Amino acid sequence: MQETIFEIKETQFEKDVRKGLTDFPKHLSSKYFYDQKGDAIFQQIMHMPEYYLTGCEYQIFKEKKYEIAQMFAVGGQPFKLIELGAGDGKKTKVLLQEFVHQNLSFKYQPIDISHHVLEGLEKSLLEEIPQVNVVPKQGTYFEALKELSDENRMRKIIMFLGSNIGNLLDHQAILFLKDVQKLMNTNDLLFIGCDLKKNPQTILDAYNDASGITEAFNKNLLSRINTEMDADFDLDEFKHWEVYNPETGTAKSYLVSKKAQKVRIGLLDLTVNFEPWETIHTEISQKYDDTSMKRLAQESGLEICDEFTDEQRYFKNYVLKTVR
Ligand code: AVI
Repeated sequence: MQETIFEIKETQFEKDVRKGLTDFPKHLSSKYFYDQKGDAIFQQIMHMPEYYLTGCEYQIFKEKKYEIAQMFAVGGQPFKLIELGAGDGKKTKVLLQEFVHQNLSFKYQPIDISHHVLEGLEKSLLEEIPQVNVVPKQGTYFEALKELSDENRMRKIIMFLGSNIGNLLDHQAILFLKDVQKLMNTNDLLFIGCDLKKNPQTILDAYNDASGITEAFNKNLLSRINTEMDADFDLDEFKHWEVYNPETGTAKSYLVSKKAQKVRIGLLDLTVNFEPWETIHTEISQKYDDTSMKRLAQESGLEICDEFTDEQRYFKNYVLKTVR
């Protein structure tokens, strides 16, 4: 009699957890921070006094909205504003309001992995700026970008805000920018928000707040594994630890095991051993300067054609076009 073997397919999250916790040194990807609870904690982070990034980019939009709008609609051309990872759209609404005020012809296409986020954004736009033609698209950046390649008719402005690019490793950032570049025509623009190198203490404080919100954000990854993979991480036995290297501009988050411990992950049939003070690397938040940004652009077939910064010069929105 032939035996039937049922192969149980692991999700990408499960595969990544298995790989990350059996590698040395251990690591987990920050892309898994963002379940419903993670989204809510990130909202809190954006309101923390130490987390200056959101406020700085908001200030840039408030102060430079006229110039930004003129640049997007150069010569009064219609354009499509595509926002990757739109979130609650609070900053973008400042620009949308200005486009309406200047009577520009545009469509707004927010792209986000979460249906929930897109629905909320569409609803709030209908209430606050009903004149905006919103065409939301649900999916990962890469899925959505692939689909966008068919739509080459209207001038595209692709927006990637909040220094989200900084959560990618250098080679991933280049791959991502290359993918975007392939979709860009000569007149299209990429508008990208980047956190800049600054006093290392300011950066460290932004990821190491006294109220413990960032710690909860980091540990949410372990609580997700507990809930979704039947695991028994004791969150109190891990410490949130942040380092910032001013030479490379890289901020890194870790979870550090306070003692020797074993964690059982039922769904993966896996027991993970931790030595005392062993680390799990969870996030990178890269900080840039003009030289590092120029290099990233060059390596991806792009060039910087304009930039906007805030009063303190903490944050920059770079405008890139394709080199052809
Ligand atoms: C979403 N991303 C740009 C944030 C950052 O600054 O790296 C995520 C974050 N992690 C801790 N605090 C905020």
